[in-house]
Amino acid sequence: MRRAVRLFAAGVLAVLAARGISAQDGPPVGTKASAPAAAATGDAPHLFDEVWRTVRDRFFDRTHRGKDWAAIREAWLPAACEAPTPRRLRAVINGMLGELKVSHLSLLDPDKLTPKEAGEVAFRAMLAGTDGIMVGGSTGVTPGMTDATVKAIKDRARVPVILFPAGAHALSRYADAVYFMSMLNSQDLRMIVGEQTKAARAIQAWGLETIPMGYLVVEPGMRVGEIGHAKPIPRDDVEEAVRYALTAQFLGMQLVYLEAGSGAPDPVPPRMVAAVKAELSIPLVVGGGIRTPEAARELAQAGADIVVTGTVIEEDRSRLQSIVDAVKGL
Ligand code: 1GP
Repeated sequence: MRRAVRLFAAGVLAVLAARGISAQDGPPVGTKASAPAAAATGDAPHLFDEVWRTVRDRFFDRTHRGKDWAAIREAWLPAACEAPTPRRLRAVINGMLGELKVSHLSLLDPDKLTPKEAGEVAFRAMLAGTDGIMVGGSTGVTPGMTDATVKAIKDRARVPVILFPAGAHALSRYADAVYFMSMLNSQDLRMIVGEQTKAARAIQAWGLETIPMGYLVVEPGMRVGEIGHAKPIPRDDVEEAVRYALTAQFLGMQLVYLEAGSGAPDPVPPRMVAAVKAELSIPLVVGGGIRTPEAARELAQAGADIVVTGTVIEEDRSRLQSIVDAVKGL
């Protein structure tokens, strides 16, 4: 856990990118199911190149996020050739993909899954290539449930576990990090700074890594908008979203999160994501209502640095692989 925590301190995206290659004590995030077989037969360089070419030819951002994709191949190829195990090869490939800095996180709600189920789902999500698990839910979550869920996830899946708390009651010392989040467009001071103040001493005592985040609820906002007393950003008011996002950045937050609400009929409009991304210099997270690979791809293309899905994992676990692949441009 301490390794993940130290890595988080270097910046969320850097961590997500670097975690695969630095994970020497467990299975890293998978990329393609064929990786183990290929490495086991000495085919590692070919598999590596297949993934590299797929990204070269099909990644939605033709500039490869402004990176020199050929140089990235040169940098990672020796490690792929020397990878002693399939697991290590997957780590190398994942490290290369991480250079593009588009990540997927899975949200698990302790109120909707038993700890055992959460562990299972996290394990499958890890195999599908998710970069981390967020734990949180708008209602019904207690400290005991959060502890049990986090522990079960950490037992099954070696990916960072980040708390996504609805309040000070939804924390666990066993997580790797916590979003120290403020719902900036809430009308309730409790959601802006009150719950945070309640939680500060416990977080300090546990030494939990904090990731300061500006949390912005966009229409329809769903349950989190209601319980957070948000004044949701209208879906067509792109300028309002930009103003809030810049406010988060100027306040020193490390992330901006545009949230349409869990189970929203439609995600945050890609147009809004693109406009916010164009003005922001900190990473942008987008979640709520993302159910299809097409929607996930559109948001990543629009500029989301991290795409979050929750409900779809509970409802249709088989779809996660295609969503993760879409986010990563595969
Ligand atoms: C996290 O609220 C989302 O931001 C999760 O939304 O459950 O609709 O994927 P879904």
